[in-house]
Amino acid sequence: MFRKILIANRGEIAVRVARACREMGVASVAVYSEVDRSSLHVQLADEAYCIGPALSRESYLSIEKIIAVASGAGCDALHPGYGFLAENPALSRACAEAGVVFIGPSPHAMDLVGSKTAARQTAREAGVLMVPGTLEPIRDVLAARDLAVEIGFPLLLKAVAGGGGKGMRVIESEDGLERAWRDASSEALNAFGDERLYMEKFLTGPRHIEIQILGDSHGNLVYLGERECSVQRRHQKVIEEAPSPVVTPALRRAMGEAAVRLARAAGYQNAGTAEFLVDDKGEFYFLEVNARLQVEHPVTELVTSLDLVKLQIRIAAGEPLPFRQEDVELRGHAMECRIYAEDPENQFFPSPGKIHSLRLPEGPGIRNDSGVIAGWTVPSDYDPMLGKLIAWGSSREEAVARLVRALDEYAVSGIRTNLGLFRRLLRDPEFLAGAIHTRWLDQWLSRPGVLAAAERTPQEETAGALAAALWDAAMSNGAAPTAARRSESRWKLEGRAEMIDRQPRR
Ligand code: MV4
Repeated sequence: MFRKILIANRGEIAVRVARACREMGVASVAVYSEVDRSSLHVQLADEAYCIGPALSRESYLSIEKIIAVASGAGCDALHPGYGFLAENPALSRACAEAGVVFIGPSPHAMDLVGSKTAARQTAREAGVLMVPGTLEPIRDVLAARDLAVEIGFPLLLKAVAGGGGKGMRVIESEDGLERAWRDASSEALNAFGDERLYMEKFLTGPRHIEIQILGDSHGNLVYLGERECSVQRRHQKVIEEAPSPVVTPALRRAMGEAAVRLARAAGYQNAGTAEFLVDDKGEFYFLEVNARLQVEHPVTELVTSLDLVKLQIRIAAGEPLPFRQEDVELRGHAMECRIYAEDPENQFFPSPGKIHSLRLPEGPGIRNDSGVIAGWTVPSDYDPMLGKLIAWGSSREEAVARLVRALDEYAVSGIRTNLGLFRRLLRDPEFLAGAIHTRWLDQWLSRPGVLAAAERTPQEETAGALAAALWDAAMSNGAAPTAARRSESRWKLEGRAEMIDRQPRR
């Protein structure tokens, strides 16, 4: 086993990896930018090194600085988390040169799935069904026109180097092709430094369901069930759950076996995810492979009783998977909300700033993967996700009830969050029935009244902050906090009444 692991990330995922290291008796090394000096991931790691200014390019995206710390601190492995450099084969190669084990797939497998057209070719070799479309990058807009007529509208232009919806454009008819081509190529060039595009038939309103896979260095590959990720906004997932309300044991097995065939064809090791679209007939189509641990991995952990980060580390250290496919059992239901410092009432603009008070929910079936603490300032330089709130229950109904209960306990003051939105989303009859698809959240958000009522008013926020401050003061004095408690519960009741008053008419 490794002695010391460098965590090349920040926020809740850096915290998650540091915790796994601690449980395994492996030392952890954090890196941080100047604005993250007092952050939780720095506090929980055994050592921490500043690697530069807030600007990601000069800190969390600097392979040179990160490798220098790994070598200097005597790390024998590196965990990339997600985002930043996680799917950059250059980091994996730099690790190999520095004699540091990269905790993830080989650079070769990463290249193979990083190019979405190469991944489609691999999927075809593995006999995995895909959305009709091209297997090669398209040469130019003229070639695109011929292909478009062949495949039929509506179409989707996608970036070869893409993923996650960047550089993607829907084309409804031939008229829109030229413009979509220009927009998509320049967006792709901007985001990935690679303007190449390919094309797929556009499926309208499918579900987005992904399969977690794990492969060791001894040829063992398993699938760990699915995650339903259809509740998205602008290609950012908002709620994820496992299992999917629509996946039957037979479909799970078919999708799982397809994902494993694909991973085997790509020579894939460590944790990965195969994304699929599922239509209302239960037909599934391969989209892409994500070569990393994903944000939503906890829902899989809760229903499988596995620790994916510890397994990633064991696999990278050369250990065989300690179980086989037939040992994987799914138990109960898990659901995750991504809690963001953002303002749903103001076009979801990020809401960085100082967290005055923070009360995280606890209790039966609740897990918080959070990267923040009270008194800390959420920087404006990075993704404003504060953390994830995850609930487990013996049924979907119990998981939702626990999540709703926990959301009502969750209290943040000082910054705006999307908590109010979740409190309403998770009470929606359609959501409760599991009748969701990739366009569902956009439709829900455009219902009259939904956004206006989602957040507390500024007065309510002030009252909440005041209540929390009174509570802190009362508790630190050792006094009975009756006044604080009374004022806080009144604020809460008022907040709740307001929410009920403004339920949208359906
Ligand atoms: C699609 C699709 C429909 N048809 N491909 C979105 C992110 C990236 N992983 C792939 N994505 C999609 N690819 C075909 N051929 C639908 C999505 C998609 C989506 C599209 C528009 C609006 C919201 C969406 C949410 C999830 C997936």
